[in-house]
Amino acid sequence: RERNGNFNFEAYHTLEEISQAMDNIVAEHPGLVSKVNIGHSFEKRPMNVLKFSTGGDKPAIWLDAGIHAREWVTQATALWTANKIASGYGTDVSITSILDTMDIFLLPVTNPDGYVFSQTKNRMWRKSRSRVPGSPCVGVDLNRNWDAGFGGPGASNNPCSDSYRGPQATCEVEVKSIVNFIKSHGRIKSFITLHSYSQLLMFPYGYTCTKPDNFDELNEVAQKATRSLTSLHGTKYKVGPICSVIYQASGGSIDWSYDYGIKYSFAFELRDTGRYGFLLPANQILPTAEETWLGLKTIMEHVRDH
Ligand code: ING
Ligand code: ZN
Repeated sequence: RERNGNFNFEAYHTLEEISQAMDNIVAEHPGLVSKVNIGHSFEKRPMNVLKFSTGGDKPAIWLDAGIHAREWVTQATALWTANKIASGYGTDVSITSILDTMDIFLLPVTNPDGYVFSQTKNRMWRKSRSRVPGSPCVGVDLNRNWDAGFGGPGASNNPCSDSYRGPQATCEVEVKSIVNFIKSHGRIKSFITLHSYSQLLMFPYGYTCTKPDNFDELNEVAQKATRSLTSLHGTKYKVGPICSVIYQASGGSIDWSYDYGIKYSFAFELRDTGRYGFLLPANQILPTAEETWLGLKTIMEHVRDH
């Protein structure tokens, strides 16, 4: 069993347990890992980021998970990844060289209100838990609320829809908190977000079906990353721009980060391809996290060298 202190990485956990585990990782690696609060959710839960840094102000990689509440394998994978990175510095050659060159910021639960709701009330909840005056429906799709083609195709203006974009771009405090952090940091070189499910590694754009400037480079990196990912357990991934690989979708985070100037912007869709879907059994957390790490590492190495 894969454990850290008393934490079982092979089970799904409550928000409480996840924040406790984050505190434990910080306590076990005080010279390397710290907790950074970047804001609060609509229901005032803290949004805490783990910062991995060997000191100085280095360019950095952003990694988030759980922007959609029900995609539980993503929050679990993020936490396992945090522990992997923390324990790999000084022993794993690749992790060591990445952290000697760059900092990593990891947000395991981007949508804490939604996560708690999906754990306690409605397992299939996707959106935030914000309320708009005059509507009976709750929540905004946090991956349709970014200022990137906001209001365009592939997002809904109906507050009761699961892909409701919200009344304005960046009106959701969870999105705004990340945008403020990325802007104030100023040296984020790569923005990676974890979703599930479908086994895809995607890059911009979603709001338009035109190719990004560095399409060939992004495509090569993504192909290389998924070759590495697949090598572990044979899990097959498809690669390409959001628009061609799944569907046109406006207001997504990696389109915003890309247009903001973060040229290495990627979105993973983790396991599976639909057999269990969002209800991925807990015994697949570990193999999912392990294979995903190989993909993430390939991207991080490329960012380190470019
Ligand atoms: N898929 C993503 C969604 O928000 C996506 C796909 C990723 C769209 C990045 C746009 C940008 O619909 C899931 N499963 O949520
Ligand atoms: Zn998602």
